[in-house]
Amino acid sequence: MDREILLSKIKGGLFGCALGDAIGELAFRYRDRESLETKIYRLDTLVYTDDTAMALGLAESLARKKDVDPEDIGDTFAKNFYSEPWRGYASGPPTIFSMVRNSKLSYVDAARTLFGGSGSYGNGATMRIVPVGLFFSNSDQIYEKAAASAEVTHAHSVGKDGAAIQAMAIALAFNMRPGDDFDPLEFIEKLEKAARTEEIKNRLSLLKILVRKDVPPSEAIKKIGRSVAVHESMPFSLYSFLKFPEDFKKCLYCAVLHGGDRDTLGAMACSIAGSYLGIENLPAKWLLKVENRNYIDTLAEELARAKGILD
Ligand code: R7I
Ligand code: MG
Repeated sequence: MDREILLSKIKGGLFGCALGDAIGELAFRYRDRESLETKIYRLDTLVYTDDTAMALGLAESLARKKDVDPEDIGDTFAKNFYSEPWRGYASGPPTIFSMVRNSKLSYVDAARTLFGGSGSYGNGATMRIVPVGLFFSNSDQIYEKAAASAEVTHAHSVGKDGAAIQAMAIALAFNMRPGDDFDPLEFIEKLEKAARTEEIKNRLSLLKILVRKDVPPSEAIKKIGRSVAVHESMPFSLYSFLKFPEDFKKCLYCAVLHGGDRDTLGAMACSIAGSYLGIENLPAKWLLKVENRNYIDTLAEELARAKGILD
C-alpha cells in the first residue's frame, strides 16, 4: 500500500479511537441511535475520555522513543493524568501514578501490587493500544511490545493478553485493504491462535461460533458480556467490527448501544475500524468536532514519521 493510504489508516486509527470513545460516553445518556445522533449533531465538540487521553500518551511516547519504553510511557501517562484528572479514569492507573510518585517503585512493580497482588484485568491497557498496533504492524514482536506497554498499568496476565490481541487486531486491520475479501472467521482464528490465556482464547472461540451463526448483538452480549473486564469487552468490540467492517457508523452504534462499558467498547471497536477504513471513510462532520483534532492529526503524523512512513 502506498504511504498516503498508510498515513490515512494511522489517522483513522487514532481518530477512530477518539470518536468511539467520545460518542460511547454520550451513549450512557442517549441510549438509542436517533437521540444519540441528534445529540452529536447539536454538539460543537466531541469530548473524549481517559481511553483516548491514554492512547495519545502512548503515541507521544512511541513517537519520541521509537519503541516501547515502560518508564517513559508511565511518566507520560502520569503527566497527562495530573494535568487532566477529570477524564474519567478508573481507580487503578491513578493509584499506580501516586505509588510511583511516593516511592522508588517502577510503574510495572507498582501495577503488580493492585487487586491483591494479581494486577488489573480491566480493559484500560487495551482501550489505549491503537498506536502500538499501528507502530508494530509489521513486527513479529508485536505481542511482546503490546504486553510490555500494558504492564505499565495492567500486570494481570489477562489484562496483558487482551491488550496484545487487540494490538494484533489493529495490525491485521491496518494491513488489509478495505473492500477486499474480508473473512471475519479467518480474522478471529489468527487472534485465537495468538492468545495466551484461557480467558481470552475461550472468548474468541465463542466469538467465532457467534459470528459463524450470525447472531444479533442482543444475543452476543448475553454470551460474551461487555463489562470493564477485558475478556468481556474486547471480544464484544471485536464482534462489532467484524459485523460491520465496511461501515464505521454501524460498527460504532453496535459497540456503544448495547450497554456495558460504552465509551471503551466504542474506543476499541472504532480503533480497529479506523485502522482498517482510513480517515476518509470516517464521518467527516463528526471528525470536525473531535476535541484537540489538530493535535491528534499532528501526533498521527509524528507516529507515521517514527514508523518511517513519512519523511
Ligand atoms: O482498566 P482500567 O484502566 O479501567 C478502564 C475503564 C474504562 O471503562 C475507562 O473508560 C475508565 O472508565 O475505566 O482501570 P482498573 O482500575 O485497573 O480496572 C477497572 C475495574 O476492573 C476495577 O475497578 C475492577 O472493578 C475491575 N478489575 C478487577 N476486579 C477484580 N480483580 C480489574 N482487575 C481486577 C481484578 O484482578
Ligand atoms: Mg473512558
